[in-house]
Amino acid sequence: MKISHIEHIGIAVKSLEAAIPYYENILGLKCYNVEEVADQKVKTAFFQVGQTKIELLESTDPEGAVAKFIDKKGEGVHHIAYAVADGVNSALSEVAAKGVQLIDRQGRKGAEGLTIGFLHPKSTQSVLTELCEK
Ligand code: CMX
Repeated sequence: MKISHIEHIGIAVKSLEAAIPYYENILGLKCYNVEEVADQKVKTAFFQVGQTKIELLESTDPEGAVAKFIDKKGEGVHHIAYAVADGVNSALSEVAAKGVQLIDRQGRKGAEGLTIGFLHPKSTQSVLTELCEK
C-alpha cells in the first residue's frame, strides 16, 4: 500500500455548533462544508489545513460509533485517515493478509465523496485508522 498523506484527522465533538467557533475564531480556519453521513450516524464539519483536513464529528444517534466513543472517552481525537494512492480495496486486502483486523472488508462511501475503510483499533496500536481514496 502506498500512503500519500494524512487525508484528515477526525475529532469527536458533542456539538458542531459549539465546536466550530474555536476552529474559526481562535485558529482562524474556515469551515467549508457541513455534511451528514447517514450511514456513519454522524454530521461532519470540515476545515482545510494544507493537504490535510480536520473533520469534526457530531453523532446523530446515541448508538452510533461517535456517541459511544464520547460516552467512554470524552470528546477528542477519534481517528486518523490516510489517503492511499493505490485504492482502498487493495489496501484493505493487503493489511488483512498481514493479520490486521478490519472493520470494513470493502470500501464504502464516506463524507466528501471519498471511498473509505476502517481498521480496528485493536490491530492498529489503539488508534482507529481509516484508509481512503478520492
Ligand atoms: N479509537 C481508539 N480506540 C477505540 C475507538 C477509537 N475511536 N473507538 C473504540 N475504541 C476501543 C474501545 O475503547 C474498546 O477498547 P477496550 O476493549 O480496550 O475497552 C475497543 O475499541 C472496542 O470498543 P467497543 O466500545 O467495544 O466497540 P464499539 O462498539 O464502540 O466499536 C469500533 C468500536 C472502532 C469498532 C467502532 O467505533 C467502529 O466501527 N468505528 C468505525 C466507524 C466510525 O468510527 N464511524 C464514525 C466516523 C465516520 C466518518 O469519519 O465519516
